[in-house]
Amino acid sequence: EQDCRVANIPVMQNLDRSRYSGVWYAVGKKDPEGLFLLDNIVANINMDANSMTATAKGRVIILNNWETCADMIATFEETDNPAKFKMRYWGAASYLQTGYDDHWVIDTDYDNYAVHYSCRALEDDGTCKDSYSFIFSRNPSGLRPEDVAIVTQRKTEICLLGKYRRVTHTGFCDTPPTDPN
Ligand code: DAO
Repeated sequence: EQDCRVANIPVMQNLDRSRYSGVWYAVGKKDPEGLFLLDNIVANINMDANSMTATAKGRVIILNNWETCADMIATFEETDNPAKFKMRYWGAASYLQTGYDDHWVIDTDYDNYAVHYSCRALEDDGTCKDSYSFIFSRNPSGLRPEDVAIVTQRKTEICLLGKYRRVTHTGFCDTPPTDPN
């Protein structure tokens, strides 16, 4: 039987942070409880010797019916595992979500795909009660067929196969809001 305890989830070995850096388009997402980012999700990760930050944007709906693009900022903290980070995040605007989440790199080939995982709350048996996960691609139109096979395997290993939805990129968040003046 499969071991779905969070502590036993396999993560990326020998993560090269600088190669993991750069622009990633979310093409798949497993949502947490009370989801926030809907689609058009683009992360720009900046991990090098002197910086551990990210910016991200995505379409959100705030207060039930106001649709906007969230501009998010994040900083990463190291843990004892080089592929497991803690991520503090907040919005450029005060009405956006803030938080302190795990940011685990499950697998990446750096040039095409990355599988991200975050568990926000554990069950008593050590499995995850509330997780979210991004499937990232360097290409907004999706993954190559050869990467889909690997990513499907990783989804299985993190016990989330079948729980993802496709994240579309329509250009909704590509242009900054126009100044009303
Ligand atoms: O969409 O419900 C959700 C969970 C994601 C919230 C945190 C996103 C903000 C920062 C992302 C940085 C890059 C991964």
